[in-house]
Amino acid sequence: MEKKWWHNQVVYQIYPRSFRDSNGDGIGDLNGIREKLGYLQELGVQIIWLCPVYRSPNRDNGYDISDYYQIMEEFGTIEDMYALIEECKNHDISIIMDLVLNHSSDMHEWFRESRSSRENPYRDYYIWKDPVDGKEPTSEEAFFGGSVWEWDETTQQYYRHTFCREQPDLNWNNIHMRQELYKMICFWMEKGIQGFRLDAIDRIYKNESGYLESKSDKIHEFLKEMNHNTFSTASHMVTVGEASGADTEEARLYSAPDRQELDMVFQFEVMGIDGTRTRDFEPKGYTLKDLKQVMAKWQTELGSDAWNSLFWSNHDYPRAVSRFGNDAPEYRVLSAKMLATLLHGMRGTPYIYQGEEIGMTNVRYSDISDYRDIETINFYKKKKSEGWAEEKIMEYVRRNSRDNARTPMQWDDSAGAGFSEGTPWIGLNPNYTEINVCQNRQDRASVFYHYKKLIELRKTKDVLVYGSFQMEYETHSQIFAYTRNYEDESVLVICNFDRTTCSIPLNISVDEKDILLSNYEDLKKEDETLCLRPYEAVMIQTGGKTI
Ligand code: ISL
Ligand code: CA
Repeated sequence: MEKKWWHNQVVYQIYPRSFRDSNGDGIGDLNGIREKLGYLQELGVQIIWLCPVYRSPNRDNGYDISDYYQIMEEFGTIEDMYALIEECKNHDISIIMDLVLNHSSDMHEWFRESRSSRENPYRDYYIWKDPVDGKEPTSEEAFFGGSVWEWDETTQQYYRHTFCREQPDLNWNNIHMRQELYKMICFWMEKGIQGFRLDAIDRIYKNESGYLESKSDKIHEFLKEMNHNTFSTASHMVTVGEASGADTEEARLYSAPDRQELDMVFQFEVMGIDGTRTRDFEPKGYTLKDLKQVMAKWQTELGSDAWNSLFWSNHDYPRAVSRFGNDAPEYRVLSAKMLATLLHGMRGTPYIYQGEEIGMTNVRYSDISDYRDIETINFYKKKKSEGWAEEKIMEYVRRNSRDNARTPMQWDDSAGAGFSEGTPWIGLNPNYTEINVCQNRQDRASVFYHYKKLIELRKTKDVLVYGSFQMEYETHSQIFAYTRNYEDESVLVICNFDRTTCSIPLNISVDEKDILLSNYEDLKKEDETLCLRPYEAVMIQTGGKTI
């Protein structure tokens, strides 16, 4: 396969609101990000993805854009953005911006025009429908609760919003609207942006009846058109589309290079495995075997021409170590490193969500008023009205809330965790006094140094980037292991997903120097048995020998 500049790199995802506040107003900002580029460079990061920084009334923390050409006032000015782009170049860091193209804010000029009258030239930039049998045109439910249709008194029609009512859906069937978006993408490319993450891209197409079709050929047609008018006009671009429900075949359609649509997609098969944030936040039981099966499928079925994105979390999901590892004090560091090893050893581009590299955990706020996320608050209100007990609702909220990932980045143990000199917009996780960047940097055995090593390894070992993938101990219920093979190199990754010790047969001799990385100081091996301690993870170079 043709090698691409981003194949052996990681992407570090920044949630600007919670990364670093440079002026003490409690809200992270662009100058705050600029201050921390040295930190990211030390970690080995060469690509950052910024969650939306555009002008926005913030109903959904920037995913409701009122002006695509301006910066959110709380984050800074357009000059601050240019300064960030410049400074990133000095640190050898490329910027990926978030593109929210399914909807705009209801405060966007296009929507204000659109809703003013049926004859307005912008009317068709959004999706307006007459009632059907006196009711909403379709019965779909919006992601953040309620119907996707909102009645507009002035013009006596419904408009569609897949997310909250302040996020009206753009009408992709309108060529002028699409051209406006392409123009805006080119504007940012000219400013020096090297890639985009396309928000909810599998939601952009709505059919004649206003119904969302997330598996339509139309989406691919639009993406080809977009690519042709934007990304392909420059050589150094990288794109990733969020297509949460995509299966391996669809992911290939989005990301196979010859199709000229996108470079990779985010699919959410692992994200939904335990029921998190699925309907009514109802938990779903799963076993390690289920997880293994899903992850192995994506490793092998995507085919050799398409490329995976690898992630354990993002700004929409709880913290990885609390969810897939174990955040109890004795296991937190071990399991955070174990999860990182498993993911970064796989084929694809790993994404690190801010704070993951220091082992940040979920938060347990005591009261609903501590939460900021619109989805969480709407869920709470809904369950209250259905008569659920307070404690039960809060238990669901704590497990599912997107705010778990949105607590401020923990830089040090000072009063504002080094995030802000003022009052943070959302409460700090009280564990910042123990879990923070400063502490991680002082400890050679920290989660931070483990990530740094993993990032380095992917840059030096082609086998980790281009090697084939082969499951090992496939039916084992607590071990997740695989081999990567490339030319005459092989790497074996073995992870114990449990807090109990377990032994497995390993009939190759392993020397100290074959161990590329481990979260224990030594390897516990007797004859042909490898003993894996709680959450042990080891990456071994086996030089072509099979186990
Ligand atoms: O919600 C989902 C599954 O639980 C996805 O299918 C959904 O498409 C995805 O979460 C969309 O998320 C993105 O767009 C939202 C925004 O609130 C999120 O933060 C963003 O990641 C609306 O713009
Ligand atoms: Ca600020």
